Amino acid sequence: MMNPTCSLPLCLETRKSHTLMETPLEKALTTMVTTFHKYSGREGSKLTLSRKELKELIKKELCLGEKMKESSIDDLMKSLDKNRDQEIDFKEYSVFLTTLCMAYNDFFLEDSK
Ligand SMILES: [Ca+2]
Repeated sequence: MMNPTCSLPLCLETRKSHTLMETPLEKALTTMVTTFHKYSGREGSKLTLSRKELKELIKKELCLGEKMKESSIDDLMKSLDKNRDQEIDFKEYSVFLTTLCMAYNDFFLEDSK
């Protein structure tokens, strides 16, 4: 099967140079990426989220963050940090987003019953 992402750089370059509107899905993808970098660049490595950066991201960008206790953030950090380097890299972050995405889907399915 052809890798669907191999023509992506060209596609994104074309968008940029023609200032075409992003589709809603593309906007969502851009937001996922830029949100990561908005927080990952604050301290330590620019390419990973520290516990503090992850906490800030969750508190500011997700409604579930408001009610999260310190212990829940620790648990989440532990479950996301697959390689146990105490940092959340982009791959680990994308697993988190996938989990959220599936929860949203369940919510909408439940809603439409
Ligand atoms: Ca990690």
